[in-house]
Order: sequence, then structure tokens, then C-alpha cells
Amino acid sequence: MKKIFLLVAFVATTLTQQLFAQDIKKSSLTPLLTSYYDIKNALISSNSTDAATHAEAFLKAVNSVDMKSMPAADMNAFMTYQDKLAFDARHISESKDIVHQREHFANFSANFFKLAKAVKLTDQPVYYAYCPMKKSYWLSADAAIKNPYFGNQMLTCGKVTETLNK
Ligand SMILES: [Cu+2]
Repeated sequence: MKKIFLLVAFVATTLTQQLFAQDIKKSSLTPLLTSYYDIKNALISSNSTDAATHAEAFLKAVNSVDMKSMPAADMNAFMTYQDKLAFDARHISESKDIVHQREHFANFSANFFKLAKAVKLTDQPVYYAYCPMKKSYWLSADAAIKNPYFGNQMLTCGKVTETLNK
């Protein structure tokens, strides 16, 4: 009887630790998603200064992720995209030209979605939308279309093609 009690206690402790580990895993890359949305929202407003500022924050975050706390599979996925994401974030951060920023944002978004599919960044839905004019995608926390490639010129152009965490 005592053995059974110990076994139950052991299993309960292990489960709790696993739940806790998932929380840590989620939080170590989640700031990147928040930062991505900040850049995206600045581009929706056609605000190149804000886009640059948020891209600089993204660049800092992507270069300072604590990989030791991540599961191996997540770490491998992250390492596949880290340099690519840093490259486009740096170009967006160093430019005040919204056209140039949007060029990089297209590639940036495609790579970021690959990361978001490989690693669970959030429990909330992530909408992957497509702009047929730009032939490029972006991620959004909202299903409603707000186009970061054209801003007010074509705010509702595009459609959701895929949804994570439905
Ligand atoms: Cu560039």
C-alpha cells in the first residue's frame, strides 16, 4: 500500500514537472511572436520609424534566446531560422524606407511562420494570411485582414490561408 502511494506521488510530481517545463518552453520564444506582431502592426500603419524600432527589439531578442532551457527539437528548429530571421530583422531595423522594410518583411514572415509551425509559440490562434498583390504572407493574431504590405492603400486585401491553434 505504501509503495502504491509512493508511486502515485512520483507520477504526480513528474507530471507537474512536465507541465512546468512546457510553460518554460513556451515562454522562451513567445517574446519573438509579440515582437513580430509589433513590427507587423507598424507596417500596417505605414510607420517606418516604429517598424525599425520594433525590428531592433526583435533582433536583440532573437540573438539572446536562452537555448539551454529548450527541448532539443525546438532548439534545432530555432537554430534553422535564427540567422535568417536576424538577417531580415536587421535590414528592417536599419532602414527608414517602408518599401525596403516590406521587401524584407515578406521573407521574414515566411521564415517566422515556419518557426511557428515547428515550435509552439502560443496557445492563441495564429492566422497566416496571403496578399495576392504582393504575393507574400504575414502572421496575425486576428482573423480580420489588415494588410502590412500596403497599409491604408489596400488595408483589407488578402485572405487567411492557414490557422495554427484553431
Ligand atoms: Cu535590406
